[in-house]
Amino acid sequence: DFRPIPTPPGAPLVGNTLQIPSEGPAQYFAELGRRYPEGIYGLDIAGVDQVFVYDPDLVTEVCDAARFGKPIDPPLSHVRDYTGAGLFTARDDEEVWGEAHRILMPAFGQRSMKAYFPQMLEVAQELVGKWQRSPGQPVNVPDDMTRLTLDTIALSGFGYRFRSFQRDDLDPFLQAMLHALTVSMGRMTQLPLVTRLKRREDRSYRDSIRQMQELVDNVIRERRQGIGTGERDLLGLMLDASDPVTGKQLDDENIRDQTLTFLIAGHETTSGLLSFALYSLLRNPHVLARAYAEVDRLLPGDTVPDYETIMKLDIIPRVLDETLRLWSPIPLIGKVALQDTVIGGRYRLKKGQKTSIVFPLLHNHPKAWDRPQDFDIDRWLPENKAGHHPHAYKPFGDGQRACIGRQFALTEARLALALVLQKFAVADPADYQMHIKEALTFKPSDFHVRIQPRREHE
Ligand code: MNH
Repeated sequence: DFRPIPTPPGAPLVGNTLQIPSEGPAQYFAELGRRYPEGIYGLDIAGVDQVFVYDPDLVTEVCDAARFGKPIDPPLSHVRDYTGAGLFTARDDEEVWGEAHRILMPAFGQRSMKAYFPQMLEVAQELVGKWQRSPGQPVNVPDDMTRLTLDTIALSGFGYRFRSFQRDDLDPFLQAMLHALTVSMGRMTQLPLVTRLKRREDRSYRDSIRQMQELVDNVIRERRQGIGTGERDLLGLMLDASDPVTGKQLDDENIRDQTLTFLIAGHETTSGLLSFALYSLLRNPHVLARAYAEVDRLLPGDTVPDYETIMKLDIIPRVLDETLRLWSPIPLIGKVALQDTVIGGRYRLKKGQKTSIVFPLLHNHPKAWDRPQDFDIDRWLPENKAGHHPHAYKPFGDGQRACIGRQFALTEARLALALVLQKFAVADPADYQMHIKEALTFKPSDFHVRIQPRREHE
């Protein structure tokens, strides 16, 4: 017997649109879950009926690739204004998605991580250098993690140096990106008529996009002019390699879209992960102590980490796994029903139904997780992992459209965290209260820590 999908009452014409706070839509979606223990609810947003799921068994069905694909709806259809048919915003049926995916896959294997390691280390050491120059001072964690991750993807993927640690403000690229992302998000809950009326907002939106594209054109031009040609990094592959299946190469416009995609997708989430990880360690001193002990054992004194040692870490990667469960930087992903279907044996979904998976709810669901609120890194011991619900943890998305940069992010984050703990005693005298700032991703807003060198320095 079929049941209606529970839905909070809406207003005439606008449905639930006005109930959704524009500065934190995903946090609102997560809060609503408490009202609907069924693990599913619906909302009418700007005239479109949307479904939100978080019961692990319903999510299992929504992750069935035979029944659901990835939709490019708001906000991603707006992000397409600047990332075009790049991997993240390409439609499932766009041929260029498969071509780019096949061309770029080799750049994300374990062997490539080893090749990027010197660049990752160079940027991580710049972070350390900056923090060593401000002992006892508060440092802005999300801002410095953003410098780290942006510089790392640009240097390892494109041979381009932002030199973010040499400036006090954030790079103008980041300001343009943040503005563009904010507008794209805002348009999700705007009726199209309202969007059309906001002419001035649209003009500054287009300016931000132009600014990002100019930077990307610069990155590509530097390479084409022979600075570092022949590299097997992301840009090198895009310029030289052809798709093994179709034999085609990526065209200039797509290379630009992919480059901008990687500059955005390649840093925004990882900086959130590192910020939330440091927050979680400060909140769980016994785990922090285990992480220090691990670093002191594998990287004693001022040992410079190498790739092999970073791969031997055990506590730090489990800190990252658990951080991604409790503080997933991407709060939800969208799916779309490919045909009329029924989930949970009782909820009818029409072909084309947009269905989002809400990570903060899924990752805390009592059906899948014991003491879901506890930061417990031992959940990620191999023997415990084996018993997890297979679809209750999706920080990197799902299926063929899952994150291509997962190993990159985890390698970079392991290294950065290990180096920070090797060098610094970290404290939070202001007793930071978590406040999430939402763009396309979640980050702790205004999170400062106090750092002291653990040893006297060279
Ligand atoms: Mn990443 C897709 C999470 C780091 C490049 N990424 C996704 C998706 C999630 C995700 C979730 C699926 C989105 C969707 O279904 O709409 N990504 C993360 C997280 C981190 C991360 C939590 C860090 C932590 N991502 C990175 C890094 C890169 C990257 C680093 C690049 C170097 N991600 C991508 C790309 C896609 C993606 C590209 C789109 C893949 C595709 O659809 O083919």
